Amino acid sequence: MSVAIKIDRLMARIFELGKIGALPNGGCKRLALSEEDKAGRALVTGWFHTLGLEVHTDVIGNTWAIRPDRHGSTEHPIVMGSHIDTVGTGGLYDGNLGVLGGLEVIESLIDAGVQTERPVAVAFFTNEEGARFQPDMMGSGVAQGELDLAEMLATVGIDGMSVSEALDAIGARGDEPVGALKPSAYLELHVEQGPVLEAEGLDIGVVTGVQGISWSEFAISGQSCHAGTTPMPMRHDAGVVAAGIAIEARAIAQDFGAPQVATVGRMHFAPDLVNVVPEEARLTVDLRNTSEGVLQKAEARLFAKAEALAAAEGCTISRQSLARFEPVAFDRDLIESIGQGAAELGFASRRMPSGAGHDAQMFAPHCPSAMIFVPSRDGISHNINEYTAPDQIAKGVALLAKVVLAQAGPEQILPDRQQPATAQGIPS
Ligand code: HGY
Ligand code: MN
Ligand code: MN
Repeated sequence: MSVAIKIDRLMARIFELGKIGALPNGGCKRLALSEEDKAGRALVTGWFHTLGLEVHTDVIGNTWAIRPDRHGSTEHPIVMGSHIDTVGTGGLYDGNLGVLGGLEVIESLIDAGVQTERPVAVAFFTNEEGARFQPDMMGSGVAQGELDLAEMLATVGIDGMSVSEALDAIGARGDEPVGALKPSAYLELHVEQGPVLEAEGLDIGVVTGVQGISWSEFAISGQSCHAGTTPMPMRHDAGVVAAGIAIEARAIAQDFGAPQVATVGRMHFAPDLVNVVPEEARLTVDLRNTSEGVLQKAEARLFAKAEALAAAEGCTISRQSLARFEPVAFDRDLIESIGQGAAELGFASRRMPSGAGHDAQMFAPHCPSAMIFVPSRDGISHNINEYTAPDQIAKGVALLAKVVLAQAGPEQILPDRQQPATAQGIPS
């Protein structure tokens, strides 16, 4: 049994949501708990209400909408989730596809008059990206007890506002408690955000798990002085230490080889003037690896080098952890079901780990969880040119629908939508 998804309806919603926070040259910027996020939440929640779903919001703004099962229960739904916040150079698909694809599956069930044995839900989680407030996967991490609510509410973002203040500024704080959403299974459709599926000409990524993530912010203090008059041996140049840490991060990725990756995404000097030796420097380092042991080795090497560079320059240095998640494996049976479903639908697929973090990794320790990837053109994401073609999206959503039905079945067609039964029973 499968339901016919309407790709045009889904693409229209993706483009509609993409207008909120639209950037001049394409893409969108909808940072977590911003005015743009407020507008995005209103649009998507409006679609939830229009379908008559039971909508809930919790104390950190996570929002989910449940379609009761054929017995009227909304307990322990099969949840299709992701996020609608974006990075500053966001595309239209990262996160949004998982939420709007889940909504499309539910609307297709309604269209077909299919009642399920278990309730089905669609959800978006607060601040998956971690761009404005660290860590990432904040909302889903709190919802699943992986992150402490009070600590997260007190977290101050890169613009100086706390999560709690930002929640109230856009009226996103709900009354459902932490842990109110208890899925019986969690599924997330997402763009791959890398080059593999496109390079191998595949339709579907059957995601086996998510690699470990380590985000650090280093603060280095030196001494400002005149760029022209101060002899080199006298300097305590915080900027040079920061630059050395960035070079070391790249060297670690090169020496360790794939899948080790390292990124310096933010770096600031003070007083940030052409003729003043930097007194202060701050930078972030994002390290990731599928192996927890190797990730720890990468951290140890980076942290030791940072201390040595600071000591050699006569600077002080401190490090704050902004995010630290161990690698997560997804549910074997769900992975099997996704691979099997892809084959039955005639989609070419492969198993692969996720390089990016996702809300699914917060659910994995608590309920059967897995992800479906669709290809990313040129393998890019967190870039305004992020793109996945509608026919590729349609395959991902059709597979999501098939796997959800397998989890939420056995299904029954409502009497008023009975189709002419074939000799063997209800037509597939
Ligand atoms: O950083 C990540 O992997 C995700 O986009 N939050
Ligand atoms: Mn994402
Ligand atoms: Mn992202």
